[in-house]
Amino acid sequence: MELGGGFVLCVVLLAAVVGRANAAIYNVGDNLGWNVPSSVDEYSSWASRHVFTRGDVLTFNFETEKHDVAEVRKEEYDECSSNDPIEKSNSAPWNTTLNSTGEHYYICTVGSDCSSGQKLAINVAAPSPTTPPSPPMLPTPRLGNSATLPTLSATLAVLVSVAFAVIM
Ligand SMILES: [Cu+2]
Repeated sequence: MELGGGFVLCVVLLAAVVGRANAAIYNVGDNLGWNVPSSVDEYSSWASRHVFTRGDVLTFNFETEKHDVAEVRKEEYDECSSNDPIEKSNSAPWNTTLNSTGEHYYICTVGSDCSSGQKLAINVAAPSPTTPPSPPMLPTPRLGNSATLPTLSATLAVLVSVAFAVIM
C-alpha cells in the first residue's frame, strides 16, 4: 500500500515535469544577447526565426549597468520612450514568462540604444490545441507501469528475506 502511494506520487511529479517541458526558454538574440546590434533589424529577424507560445520564457542577457530591459506598449516601442514601462529590470539575466498572447514589446532605455536597434517585438500565440494537456497524460504511464508493480513487490520481498537470513 505504501509502495503504491509512493508510486502514484512519482507519476504525478513526473507528469508535472513533462508538462513543464513543453514551455520553451529563449535566449534573446542568441549569441548577441541583449545588446546594441550591428544592424537595426537584428532583433526583428531574430524574432521572425522563432514561434513564441504562451508560457514560454524569454531570457535577456546583458551587462548590468550598461543596459536594461523594459517591457513597454507599442507606442513607446515605436518612439523608444519608456515613461511608463509595464515592467523594467536593471539586472541581468532577466527572465520573463510570456503569460499573455498577442504582441509584446521590449526596449533598452539606456542612451540611444533603442534607436540603434536594441528593441524587440514579438507575437505570442496560444498553445497549440494538439498539445495534450498534462492531466490526460496521467493514465498512460500509470497503466503501463502498474503491471510491473507485483514483480517489483516480489523482488522487494525476496531482498528483505535475504537480508533477514543474513542478519539471523
Ligand atoms: Cu542598451
